[in-house]
Amino acid sequence: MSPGRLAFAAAALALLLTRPEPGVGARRLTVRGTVVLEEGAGSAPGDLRGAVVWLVASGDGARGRAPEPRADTILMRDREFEPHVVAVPAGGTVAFPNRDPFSHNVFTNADPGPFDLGLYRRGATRAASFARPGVYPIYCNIHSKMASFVVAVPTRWVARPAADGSFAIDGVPPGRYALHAWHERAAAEAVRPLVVPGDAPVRVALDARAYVAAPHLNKFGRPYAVTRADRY
Ligand SMILES: [Cu+2]
Repeated sequence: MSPGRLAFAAAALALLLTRPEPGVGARRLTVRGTVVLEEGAGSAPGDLRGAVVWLVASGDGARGRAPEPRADTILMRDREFEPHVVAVPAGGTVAFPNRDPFSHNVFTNADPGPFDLGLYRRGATRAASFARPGVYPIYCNIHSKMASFVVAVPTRWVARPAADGSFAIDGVPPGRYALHAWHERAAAEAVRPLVVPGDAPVRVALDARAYVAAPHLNKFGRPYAVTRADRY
């Protein structure tokens, strides 16, 4: 193993619990770890920036303050949603500005909270709120290839990994947690117990071996018609 690979492996496996942040209040720690996406044979190693990791308190004192509602944005530009994945504490809002010179129709049929923002033009912005935790696949009813995900989490401790899967969740009080990880290609969310501070490396594996890309349905639950607007 080359020194570079060795350094990477060491960094990837490290669980570093830093000293508490200076200042008033209870002790706060940073939980570091790595998300690994197990893919089928022959698949190139995935870019983990599309994953989401979060902590849910499970021990005594789990009744913390509710996370602050937060507003985020997913742009529509060149018939794509940017970014592809957004994580918000449940109760947060996401705005969908249209930057294309034609109309889009943002919708989701996700169980936790379906919505349909209707058709709107360039320059217009409509927003949706994500009151209940869950994964909301977001689509456009005009352009079948537009897809993004809003992951609404019941916690303030949420992070997005770097491309190599490494992540850091800041501001975590000592205690017992469930560490959750999600990726759109994984068959199921990964969940593992975690004690903070702890001394074991945090490594979360997501199983994407059974993933098959499949077309989604339009807002009426029917296949998309092939139209001029949908040719890319
Ligand atoms: Cu569209």
